[in-house]
Amino acid sequence: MKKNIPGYDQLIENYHHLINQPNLPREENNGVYQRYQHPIITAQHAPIHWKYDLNPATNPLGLERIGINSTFNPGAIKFEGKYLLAVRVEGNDRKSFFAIAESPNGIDKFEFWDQPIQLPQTEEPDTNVYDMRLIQHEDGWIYGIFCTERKDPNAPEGDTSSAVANAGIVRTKDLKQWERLPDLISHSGQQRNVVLHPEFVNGQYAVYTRPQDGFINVGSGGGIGLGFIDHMENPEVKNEKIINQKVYHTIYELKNGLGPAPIKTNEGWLHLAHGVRNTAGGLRYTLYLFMTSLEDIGKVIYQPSGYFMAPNDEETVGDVPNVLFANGWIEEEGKVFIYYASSDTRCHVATSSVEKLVDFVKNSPQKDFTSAASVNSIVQLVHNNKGRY
Ligand code: M1P
Repeated sequence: MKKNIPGYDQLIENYHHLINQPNLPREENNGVYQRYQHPIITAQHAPIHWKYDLNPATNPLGLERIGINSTFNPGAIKFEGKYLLAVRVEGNDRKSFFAIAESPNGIDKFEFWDQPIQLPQTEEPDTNVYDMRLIQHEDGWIYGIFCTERKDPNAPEGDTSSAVANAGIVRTKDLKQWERLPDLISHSGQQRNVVLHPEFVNGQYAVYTRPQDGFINVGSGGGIGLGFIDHMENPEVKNEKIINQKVYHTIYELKNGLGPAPIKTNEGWLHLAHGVRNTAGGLRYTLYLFMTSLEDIGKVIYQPSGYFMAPNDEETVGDVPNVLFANGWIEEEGKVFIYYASSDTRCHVATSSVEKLVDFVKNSPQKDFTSAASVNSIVQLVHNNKGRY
């Protein structure tokens, strides 16, 4: 009989208990979306064989060799009947990488594939990679657009934290074999939160960008940009312009970045994004929705002033507190699975429908940036509700 390392049976039992735990809807519900009781993927979901040397001859004490710190910010796609997430997995060594987790129903039973993705490198290796958006493009490829980070070559001596962020690009047909393309070529500082539009626009690829002056410093840039690329093999962004700006004293005052690729609806392209504001307690990331025109994808036609989702009590806690971040959602016959992460630590799902989300973006008070306008919206609603309460 094969000999196991000490503690192996308990490890396996705990793992299977976690993977098979049902995930039921929470009681609270605002009508717009439904949260669920448990996070869908946590660091504990990492397979045991990623962490332990299972050979008792070389690991007689049964010690964990490789620690997994967190699992967050997943890209998402429905592929061959399965709900697949390209999860940002971060090890105890602070390095992030991508691994595919699969579920039969999109809500629970998420399990990682046998091993993480071995991302092909360019001539200039990535120091760190994160936040992959998975996009099924009409050209037939599935693209993975992610952030690649490297040390800033212009950082003064002794500065060991300045970095340069850009968009790395891979593509695949099966999420197993990945082809690396050149990194994005853009002419406006650093890029994070780059997303490929799923359809051609006048024969070109369209990309949403988030230019910044520096790695942390947003500077005068920031906001969601739109630009165009002729060939993905030479991904140079042309005609980049900001289509959705940061605005003083709003939920996207400090940073404004797109989440996943937009969902096409009869009324327009539905977008999920994150807005960041500063507070005495640090940055606060919330998710918000907006819609762009089907005829002109650079034209915002609806944008509620309020957030769509903000961190709840448990979600505010983690490695980077008070953060909700989403870069993946799946639309299926009108149902929408929203995959989001809390506080850079764990992944969750919320469900809604295209019908509800379109209603939300169209009929919530639209952006208007004063307290008086916010009060007017309430007073108008009270007036309309007279005789109903
Ligand atoms: O820590 C919060 C988020 O910070 C960055 O996102 P952004 O550039 O939009 O501020 C990313 O590191 C992201 O992964 C992280 O969740």
